[in-house]
Amino acid sequence: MSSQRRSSADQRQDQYRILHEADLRDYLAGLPAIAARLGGVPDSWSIVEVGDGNLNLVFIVKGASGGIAVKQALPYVRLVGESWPLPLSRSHYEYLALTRQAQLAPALVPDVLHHNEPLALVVMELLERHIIMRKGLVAGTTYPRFVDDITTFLARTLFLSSDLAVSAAEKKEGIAAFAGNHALCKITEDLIFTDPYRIAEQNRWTAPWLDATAAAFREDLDLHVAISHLKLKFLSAPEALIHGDLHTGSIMVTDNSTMVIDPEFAFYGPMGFDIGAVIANLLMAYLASSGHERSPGDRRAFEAWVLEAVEGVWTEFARKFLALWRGEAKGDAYPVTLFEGEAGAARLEAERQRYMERLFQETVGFSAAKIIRRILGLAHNIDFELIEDAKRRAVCEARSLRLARAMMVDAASFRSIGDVTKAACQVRDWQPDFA
Ligand code: SR1
Ligand code: MG
Repeated sequence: MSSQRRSSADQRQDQYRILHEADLRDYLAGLPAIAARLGGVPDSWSIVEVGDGNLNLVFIVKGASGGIAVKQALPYVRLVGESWPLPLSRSHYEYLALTRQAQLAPALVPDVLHHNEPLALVVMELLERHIIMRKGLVAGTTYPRFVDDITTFLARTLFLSSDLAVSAAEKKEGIAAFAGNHALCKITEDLIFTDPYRIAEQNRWTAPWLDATAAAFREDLDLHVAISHLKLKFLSAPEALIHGDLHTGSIMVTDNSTMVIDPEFAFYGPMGFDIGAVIANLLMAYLASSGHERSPGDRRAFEAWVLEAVEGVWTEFARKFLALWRGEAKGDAYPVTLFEGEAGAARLEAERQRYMERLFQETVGFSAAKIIRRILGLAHNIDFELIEDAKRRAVCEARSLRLARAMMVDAASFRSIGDVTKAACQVRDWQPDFA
């Protein structure tokens, strides 16, 4: 077959190679703007692979004048190995999402300095002072800017990419631009919405203490109905451009800055999935915290801050989202001509409140799904994994599963975010049978 007749995807595949240190040095030396940013001669640059995520290579490169972060997608899932292939195109979607998020929520995502689609490579500014938020939470650190920043990110990226803000044509172009990212969506569909509730080879949990709960979750039809509702929503509701993997490992923080990274799972999906992800990861930080105590009660101030943050994430998100809706509703949904006069304005405001109530219910459900997958599924998190004493870890996890089950099956009984934090507080003192 002539090269002209081969698909562009095949040709891109040919140009791909996994970059090792020497290769990467040569590649970067050939990019004048990047080389100038690093400074000095290429031989003097330090290059360290630091990726600790589940999918990709991440290099930190430092020179005499500055640093960069380089992310390269591997053609397989790093966590599992070559037996689980994964399209390199996720790097294109990550680049697209970073670019779009930078327009929608300026200063809350890292600057992209360079992108090479065939190499599945993105070069970004180095966030030198920031750390992965999850690591900070495990250490018991509080982040004063976090709630304000993450709710600005959520409200702006979700509202401004939705039908409330853009024309139907623009929205459909957006959906189309991300529609090819279905392999990453499929990971979520399997690992979050299906596997934890059935026997799946890659599931794991803290045995033997959680064996009975894992078995009960596999038999629990109320739970299966609830997770299936959420899965259908995830599959069929292109409400907005969502990050798609907004856990605390995808957020980098300092005392006075918050940056959202790693949007390779981005697509047009349900807004509650992103908001729920943030809340779920804070709830897990809260319920894992007692497992990291050095002396009884030494993390109480941190735990109080986390619960405040959970409440702040919803209330500030809702306030900012509604303010955008009242001030920047330029989309095709809710045409102004249908809501004229005082009576029209009042009905529209009532509609906004109903919309937020529906979104809150979905957020509670998605949040529960994100908790359960981290305890019974393939991909766990260090909030729990770093609790060395396995039985103590299982106690924290059992409490989280108890809370998550209630949030998923009985989402409607959580009328406000205060109901969620109250239930989290109560479950923190609950002792499972095996404790
Ligand atoms: C096989 S990938 C496992 C998980 O890592 C990513 O961060 C996503 O959360 C995904 O579900
Ligand atoms: Mg990631």
